[in-house]
Amino acid sequence: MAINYSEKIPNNVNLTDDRTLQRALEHWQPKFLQWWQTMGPSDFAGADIYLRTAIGVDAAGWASYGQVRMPDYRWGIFLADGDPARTIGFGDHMGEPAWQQVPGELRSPLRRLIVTQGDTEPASVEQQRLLGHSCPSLYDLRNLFQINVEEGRHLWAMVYLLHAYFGRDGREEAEELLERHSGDADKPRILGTFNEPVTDWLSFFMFTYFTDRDGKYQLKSLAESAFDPLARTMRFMLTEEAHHMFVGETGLSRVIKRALEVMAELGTDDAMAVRNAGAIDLPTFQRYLNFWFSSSLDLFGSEVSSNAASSFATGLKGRPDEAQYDDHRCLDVAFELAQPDPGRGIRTESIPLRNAMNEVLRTSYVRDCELGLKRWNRQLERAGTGQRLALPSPRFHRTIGVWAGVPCDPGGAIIDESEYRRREGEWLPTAADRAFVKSLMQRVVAPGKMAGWIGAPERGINNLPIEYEYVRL
Ligand code: BYC
Ligand code: FE
Ligand code: FE
Repeated sequence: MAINYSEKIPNNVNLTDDRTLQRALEHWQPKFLQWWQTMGPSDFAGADIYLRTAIGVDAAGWASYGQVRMPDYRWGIFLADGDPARTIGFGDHMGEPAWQQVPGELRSPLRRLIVTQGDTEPASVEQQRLLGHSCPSLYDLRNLFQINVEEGRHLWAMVYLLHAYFGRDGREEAEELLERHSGDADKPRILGTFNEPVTDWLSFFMFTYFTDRDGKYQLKSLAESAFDPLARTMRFMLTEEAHHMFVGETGLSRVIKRALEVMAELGTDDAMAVRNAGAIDLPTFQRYLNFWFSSSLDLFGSEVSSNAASSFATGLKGRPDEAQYDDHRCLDVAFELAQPDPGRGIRTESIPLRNAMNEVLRTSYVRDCELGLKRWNRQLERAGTGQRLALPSPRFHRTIGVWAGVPCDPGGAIIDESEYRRREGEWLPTAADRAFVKSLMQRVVAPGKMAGWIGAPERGINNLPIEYEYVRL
């Protein structure tokens, strides 16, 4: 279905047929724009940016490119096409028709899921708001802004659901999504990672690799939801998410490429030598990776969760690609969960599979994260260096779940608190690392030029050359 761009709020949900809903959303719209101006990308409101805007939700329609100023971006409401015959694919209501309305008894848990999802979208825009000032190239600057406007649109997607299906409560939640702010001492964002500062581009690429990938897994599991409008919203959001993770993966690969070039020029693997030459050494890269991976693991919630069990049972939230599993009810099935033993060993406990759904998601996520590591390690191998990168154990540096606060090394061994404190600086970014990375963040805006700490991308956007002026300042 084509999207109507002549309306105040572009949409493919027939907003004009529901005047009350349309008015309520038009009332929220200026508040969103106000938030964008104060909490969104700092400056650059007057720059022309080569952005992609959706003009339809089918394969052909969602990638239309043109020069746009960010405040003029047309944030809209787009659902993937529905299937009137769709049935519920898992849980206690398996096989029943998908819901077009919210069952009364599920209003509150469903609203909670939508609010939690919605909260992350503007949070990420807030986290990234200053990055434009230190962009390594116009190509990267454009990608940052593309991601920012799309995360803004994801907020719109959640606000639409809140307004359309949750009445007054939903409208209040929509207001609060603009009132909590990333890192705010009084009104922080809901989930931990979304309150972490993202003030340098190495963190930005780690965030888009690891944290946007949590988004992929959460969106995929909500795309299975029995509540059809949520499922359809998620399916369209996922098409946009792919680019965010592409930016992360290629960004990190370009950081490695540059480190390898410097190592080859200098004829040494030495971290200090690489730093002195203005590139990011692999040990620093690994420490940033350890931080963002472990923080993103926390986003899946506790290993043992009654919330997760009831979301699965009631049909609110399934597993990513639910169709790949044979058993969609998961009743009377046990999950073996390794957890820390008070005697400082590790014991395995059997828990009902439904209660372990957060861990099931987290495990698929870890496997997906490993693909990038494999590629980066091949890059290192081809360059002839012996250094390798690795994901730390999921037990390392956790703040949520059974491993929260248990001192573990990146290999997953439980160690003494004092040893952890002593060695933390080998494993997580130190103040000196952050200061060093920050010192590299000098803005480069000549078309086609790259900052000295990052390699050039392999190709430009939408078949344009890398030298294209992606942002006209
Ligand atoms: N930080 O039973 P538990 C994205 C809370 S990313 C702080 O363990 P549950 C994006 C939890 O809320 C995808 N608090 O967890 C990426 C609960 O609190 P209440 C975002 C945490 O409920 C990049 C309590 O602990 N989408 O889209 O099974 C850029 C006990 O919870 C954390 C979603 O998350 C944490 N890390 O599952 C832009 C999907 N973890 O309610 C965007 C929607 C847990 O008792 N959310 N808590 O006060 C959910 O599915 C679930 O709420 C969670 C947690 C997976 C987050
Ligand atoms: Fe998003
Ligand atoms: Fe994203």
